[in-house]
Amino acid sequence: MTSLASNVDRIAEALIKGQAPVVKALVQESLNEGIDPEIILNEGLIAGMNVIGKKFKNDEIFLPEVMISARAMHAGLEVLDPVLSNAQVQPRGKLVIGTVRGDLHDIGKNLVSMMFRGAGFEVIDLGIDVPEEKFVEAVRNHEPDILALSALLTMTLPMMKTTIDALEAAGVRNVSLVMVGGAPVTEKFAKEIGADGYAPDAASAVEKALELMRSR
Ligand code: B1M
Repeated sequence: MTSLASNVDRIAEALIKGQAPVVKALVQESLNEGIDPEIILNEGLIAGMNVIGKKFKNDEIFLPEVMISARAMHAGLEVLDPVLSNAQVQPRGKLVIGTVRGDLHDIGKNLVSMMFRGAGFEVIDLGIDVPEEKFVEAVRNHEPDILALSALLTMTLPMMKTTIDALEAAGVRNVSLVMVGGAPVTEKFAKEIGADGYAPDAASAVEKALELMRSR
């Protein structure tokens, strides 16, 4: 039990220090030791990134440090990806996902993608800084069950509404269920902009998507 806690703590510490190769090695080591991938993710990688977020907010660290820690997070997630997205079930839906225009944050979006792949969804990831026209085109071409929009900045939240309006204007609003998420997004905001669903994290995004698809 002590070794489990210390291994996961070491992942968080290495992420905070921005040591990508160390994070990568520790995540692999932890998996080899049989530590639950969700514990590695939540108590190691995400816990470390939360510390970075707080330090950044308090001006204790600056953008370059955040970028270096984000790189370490990506290195850890790369190792976790095949485990988290190892689908145990038959394909049960299609997801198009992207971070909205003006927003470059992709760690949360990537996690949401992994969880959907793990739940047996085909996932089309449009990346970051996705303009509304590109979301419209993807809905037209792929007709996904779910269109997921991610935003991490208060400043880019309005792009979610812009995207929903663009879907309306293009006559494809009802092709897919639109879900929104990301740290500044709330259930109330999702309702206000006319989204079909909101989820606070990657795991509940899958649950919410399945619930919405069932009741469609
Ligand atoms: Co940025 N950044 N950042 N940043 N950054 C935040 C978001 C911030 C809260 C930091 C702070 O002040 N404490 C702040 C935003 C404040 C605000 O607007 N409310 C901020 C800022 C200000 C900025 C810049 C403006 C800084 C600057 O330039 N002065 C700049 C903006 C650039 C841009 O986007 N145009 C910027 C840049 C960056 C980096 C590039 C350095 C880097 C991103 C690297 C990358 O993503 N590749 C970065 C990082 C790493 C962060 C923090 C530290 C960590 C974000 C993260 O990855 N969290 C962040 C502080 C924080 O969040 N504590 C911060 C871990 C991730 C697993 O969580 O992304 O929340 P999260 O995803 C969760 C849920 O939100 C949810 O599920 C995920 C998994 O559970 N979810 C969804 C996400 N998308 C979903 C979609 C769904 C459902 C659920 O669809 C259905």
